[in-house]
Amino acid sequence: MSSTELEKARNKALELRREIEEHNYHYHVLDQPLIDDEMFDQMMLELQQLEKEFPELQDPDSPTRRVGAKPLEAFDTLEHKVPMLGLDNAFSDQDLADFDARVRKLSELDIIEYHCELKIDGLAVSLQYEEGVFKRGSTRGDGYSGEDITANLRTIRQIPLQLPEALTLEVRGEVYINKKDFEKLNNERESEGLMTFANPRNAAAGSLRQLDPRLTAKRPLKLFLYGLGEHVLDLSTQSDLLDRLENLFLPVNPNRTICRGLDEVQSYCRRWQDKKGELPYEIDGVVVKANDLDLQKELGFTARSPRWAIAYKYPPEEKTTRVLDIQVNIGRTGAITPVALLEPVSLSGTTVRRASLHNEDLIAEKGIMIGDTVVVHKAGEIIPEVIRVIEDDRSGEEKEFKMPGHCPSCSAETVRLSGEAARRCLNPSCPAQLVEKLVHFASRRAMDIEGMGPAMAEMVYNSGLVRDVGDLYYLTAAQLSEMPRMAEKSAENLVRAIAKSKENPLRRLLFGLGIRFVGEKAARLLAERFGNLDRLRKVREEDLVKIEEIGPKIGEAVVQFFHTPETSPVLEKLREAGVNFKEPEVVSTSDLLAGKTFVFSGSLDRYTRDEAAAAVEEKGGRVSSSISRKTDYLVAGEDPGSKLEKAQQLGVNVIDENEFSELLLKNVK
Ligand code: 3BA
Repeated sequence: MSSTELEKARNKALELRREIEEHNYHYHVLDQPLIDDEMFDQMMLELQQLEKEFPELQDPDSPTRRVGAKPLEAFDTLEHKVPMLGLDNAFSDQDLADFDARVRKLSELDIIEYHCELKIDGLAVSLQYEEGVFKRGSTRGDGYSGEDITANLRTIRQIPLQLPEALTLEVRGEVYINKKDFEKLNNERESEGLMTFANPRNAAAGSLRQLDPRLTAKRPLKLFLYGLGEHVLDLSTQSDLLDRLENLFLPVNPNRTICRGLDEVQSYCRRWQDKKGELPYEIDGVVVKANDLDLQKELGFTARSPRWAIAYKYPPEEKTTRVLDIQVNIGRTGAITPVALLEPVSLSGTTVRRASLHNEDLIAEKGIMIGDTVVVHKAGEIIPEVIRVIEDDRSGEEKEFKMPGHCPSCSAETVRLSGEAARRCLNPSCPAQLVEKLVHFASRRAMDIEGMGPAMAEMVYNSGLVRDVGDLYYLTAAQLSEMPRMAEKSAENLVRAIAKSKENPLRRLLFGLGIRFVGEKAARLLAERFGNLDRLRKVREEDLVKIEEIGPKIGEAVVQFFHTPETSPVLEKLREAGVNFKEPEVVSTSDLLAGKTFVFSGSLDRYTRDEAAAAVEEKGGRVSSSISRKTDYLVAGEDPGSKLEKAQQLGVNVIDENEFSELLLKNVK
C-alpha cells in the first residue's frame, strides 16, 4: 500500500470525524439537523469502512467507537481535584432575600449582578477533556470522589468526543431525560414486562449506573453543562463561562439571564415557576449565582457549599390525600404491582385517584400504610406518585399492607425471584394473567382488535370460551351475543374485528404474544429477520443473540417461550384459524443463497458438515468440495488447510463460522 493512499484515507477519516461531530451537535444539541438521517448514517458507514480497511486509522476517540463492546465488572472511583460541592437551598422569597443580604454585606456592594439558571432535575456529572479530547467522566458521588462512568457518558451524543480547541478542562453539569422520552421509555419497559421508573430523574440515574454501556446507549440521556472543575480558561463572569462552553459546542441551557439585584432574580424565579410545565425537561428550581467570578472567589465556600450561589427550590406541585386502600394489579407477566387507591385530589390539571406503588421495597422504604395521609405529586408532570407519609397525622388505626403470599386471582403462591423487585405469580394459567394477555394481544399496537378492551376480555374469559389468544378466533357472534349486555350488532362487529386481525403482519402477532422482553422493536426485528413464525420457532439461542440488538435476555426469553409446553397448542389454534404467520415486504429467505456456491474447509463448532450443507441448500445455495474461481464463499473452520490458501490466491470470499451463521439468518438482500 502506498503511503499517499494511507495519507488520503487519513485525511478523509479526519474530515468525516469532524463533520460527524458537527452533525451530532446540530442534531442532538441544537435540535436542528443539517442533513437527514440517511446521509448521516452514510457518513458513519464510510468512516467505519475506512477504519476497517486501514487499521492504522483506528482511534478509540472516533465517533464510531462511542458504544463500548462489553460490560464493566464494576465502576472505578475517580477523585474530583476540585470538589463538587452542594448548593445551599432557598425555599421562600425570604430565604432568597437573606442570601442577597449576606452577599451584599460580605462584598460591601449595594447591588449584586446575578446569573440565574434553571435548576435541571437530573444527576450532576463531571467531564474531563485533555487537549480537546474527552478522556473521562464521573458522577458527583460524595463531592470529593465519584464513580468513573466514562463508558456510559461516551454514549451520550450531546457530549463531543473532541472539542474544536485542544483545551484541557473539566466541565460539570446535569444529565437528565426529557419528560416525553421518560414516558416513552416507561411504556416500552412496561410492554416488555420490565419495572418502570418512578420519575425522569430515577430513569437517568438508573441509566448512568448501567455496567453495560450498550444498555446506556439505548437510553435517551441528555445533559446541560453549567460549571467548571480544573481549567485554564480566562473568564470574568459566569455568563461568559456559559457562552464560552456554548462556543465549544457543549450543551448549555439557553434559558439563562443576568439579573441586576434581588427583584430581577425574584421575577425570573416567578416567571419560570409559571412556565416550567412548558419545558421538555423537569426543573426543580432556579440556581442563582453571583455573576462576577472575582466576587465568587472573594466570597469563597463554607464547608458544604459556595457562598456565592443558592438553589431556589420550587415547591413541588403536590397535594395531601389519604390512602383509602392498597390493591394489587396482576400484569400479564405475573408481576404483582401494588396500587394505592386515593381519596380523589386534583393535581396539575387532572383528578388523581390511584398511584402505582411499584413494589414492596418502595412501600417499605416510604413506610406507607393503609389509611395514611400522604403527599402526592406527578412524576414527569404525568404519573401520579406517592412521595411520603405524613406520620404526624397517624391515628393508630392505619393498617400495614402486606404483599399477598398467594395470587389474589388464582391462589398460586407468589414468589420473588432473586434480583427482581417484583413479586410474581408464576402460574401460567392464572386467570388475571390470561385476561391481561388477551388485553395486550388485542391492544392497538399489537393485533389491534377494536372492542376487545379490559372489560370485554374479562367477559370472554369468564364465559369459559376463551382460555388463550388462540380461542379468540373461534368465537361466534351467536356465542358473544349471549353474554351480558352484548347487543347482536356489537357481537358481529367484534367477530369482524377479530377476523380482520388475522391479516396482521408477523411483527404485530409476535408483539401481541407477549414474550418477555420482546417489545415492539424486538418483535419487528425478529419478524423481519425470520420472515415467518415457524422459522423463528426453530431457532437456537446462540444464533438469535448473534443478531444485532437481540441481547441474551431477549434470546433466552424467545427460545424459552417457544419451548414452553403451553405455547404450541396456542400457535396451532392460531394457524388453524388462518392467522397470518408471515412478515411481508421482505425477500423470502428460501432463495436467499440462490446461485451461490459454498465450500467448507476445517471443522465447524456448531454445525456438522451435513447440517451446514443442508442449511445452504435449503436456501437455494450449492455446496461443492473443491475450490474454483466460481466458488462464492469458503467457510473456514478450525484448521482450514490448503483450501484456504487456494481461496486466497483465487480471491474467493473467505468467511468464518460466525459470518456463515449471519448469512443464514439474513432475511433481506
Ligand atoms: N448550577 C446545579 N452546583 C449548579 C457550581 C455550583 C452548582 C450545582 C448546580 C456549585 C442544575 C450541585 C452539584 C455540583 C457541579 C457541584 C446548575 C445546576 N451550580 N444550573 C454553583 O441545573 N441542576 N449542583 N455540580 N458542581
